[in-house]
Amino acid sequence: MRLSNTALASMGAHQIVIVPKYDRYQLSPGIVHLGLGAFHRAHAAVYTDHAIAAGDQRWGIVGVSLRQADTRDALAPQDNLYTVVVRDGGGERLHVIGALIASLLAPENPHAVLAAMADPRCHVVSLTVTEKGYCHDPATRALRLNHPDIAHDLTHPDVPRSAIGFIVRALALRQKAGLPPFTVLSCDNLPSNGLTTRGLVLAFAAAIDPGLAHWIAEHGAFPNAMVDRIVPKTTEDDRASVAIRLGADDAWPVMTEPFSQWVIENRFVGPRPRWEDAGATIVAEVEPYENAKLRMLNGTHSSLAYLGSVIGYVTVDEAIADTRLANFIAAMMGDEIEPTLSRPGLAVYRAQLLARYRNPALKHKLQQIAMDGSQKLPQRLLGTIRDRLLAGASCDRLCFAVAGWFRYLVGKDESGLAYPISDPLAETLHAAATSSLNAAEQVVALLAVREVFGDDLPRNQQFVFTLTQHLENIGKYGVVEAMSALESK
Ligand code: CS2
Repeated sequence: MRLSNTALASMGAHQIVIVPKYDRYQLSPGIVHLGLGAFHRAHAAVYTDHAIAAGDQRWGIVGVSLRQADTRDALAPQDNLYTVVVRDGGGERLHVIGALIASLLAPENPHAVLAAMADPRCHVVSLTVTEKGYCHDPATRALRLNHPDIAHDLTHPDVPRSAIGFIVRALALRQKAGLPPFTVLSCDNLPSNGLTTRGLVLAFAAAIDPGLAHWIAEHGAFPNAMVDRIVPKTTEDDRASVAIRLGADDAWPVMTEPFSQWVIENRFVGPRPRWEDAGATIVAEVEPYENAKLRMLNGTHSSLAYLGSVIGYVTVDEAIADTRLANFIAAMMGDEIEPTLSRPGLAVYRAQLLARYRNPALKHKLQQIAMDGSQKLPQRLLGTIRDRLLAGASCDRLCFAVAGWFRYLVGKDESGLAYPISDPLAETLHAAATSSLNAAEQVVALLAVREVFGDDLPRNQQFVFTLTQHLENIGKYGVVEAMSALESK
């Protein structure tokens, strides 16, 4: 039996599975979500499901995949129902989510997507399109007008491909119809994600219609938000075990941890679900939370991903079980990252993060985190390094992590096992990482990638020197030895 509205009826009796108790046919399409990946389905959609279950039927989600058909193909035949599986060492909990009322594939029918976004009942357009989905330059956060999707959308604004193109076109339709704009809610791991999205939307709009740009600037809302939940990629084993627990086949369940956090800036143009009743925090200023999360969690996640993969580890819990790596990561947070942050309670946050990494049930692959380093490193590690350099403080471990990325880009771990590098700049980065056997030359070649490092870091002698030394030591002694030498300094 396949998961579906009809199948749900028989599952209600199941004590171990939580199922929607509300009438899904009564939901109206209040949210359009761009980027219908596992993260959204295990994060914001769960908070929204809660708001609906509490009685507010305005918040059905129309999910949109901007590129691939796989999610839509999995979910549409099961009435857009799917299971969230919350796992840790103590067991697992299953929750069938009913908030998703449609799943669309944008390239197949961009007009249907635009119609949903321009619908007067839609008040929020949220996004999880990953860092590269913003089509911007990660170092400067400027819109890349020569990005193929942006270039396409600027010349064909009524059949967009990019998230930014869809948002601008839909806002234009609303302006024309005399409707208020929707709130644009970015849920990606970008610094000041709302403000950044606003800048990109305005830059795009200004290029096609300055009047529209003015209207958006005046009436639109782009709250910043910090999002946090670890969501590893679903595997075939996960599907099989969910089918047994659920008593029905779910083509795309999503796996996650018990922890979940969403801090949202209180800046909306119209109504929004009461996400706070499901545990979200609504605040006047998100930045302190956002910086702490990007630098502490994502910064150490990426560090573990590169250093761990080069050593030969496969998952986060495996890597963090190596006490040398765990001590390194803890010291990096305590000594180098936390002094750059203003949020209180950082020591507790640090301990919480290490405990989350140890979750034995997630099997979160280091290679999943390692992807798209060029889009991630600026906000995860390089901003912290800049702050430390400016303060004249040590950033030895942070630089070691960047050296770990450089070593990772060679494409082979220390036992010689090859892996693919998944990154929009993969070719350039791999070529630079393998351009010479000399660490100093490799560093120069990699720092020449200005979209990642900007103009300042390649000119900073302390940074270049430290990075070169670490890369040389990693090459000579291996990650573990080079790291131990650093700790005993
Ligand atoms: C991870 C994040 O894949 C990655 O790059 O660092 O997806 C991380 O799991 C989430 O941001 C946790 O909230």
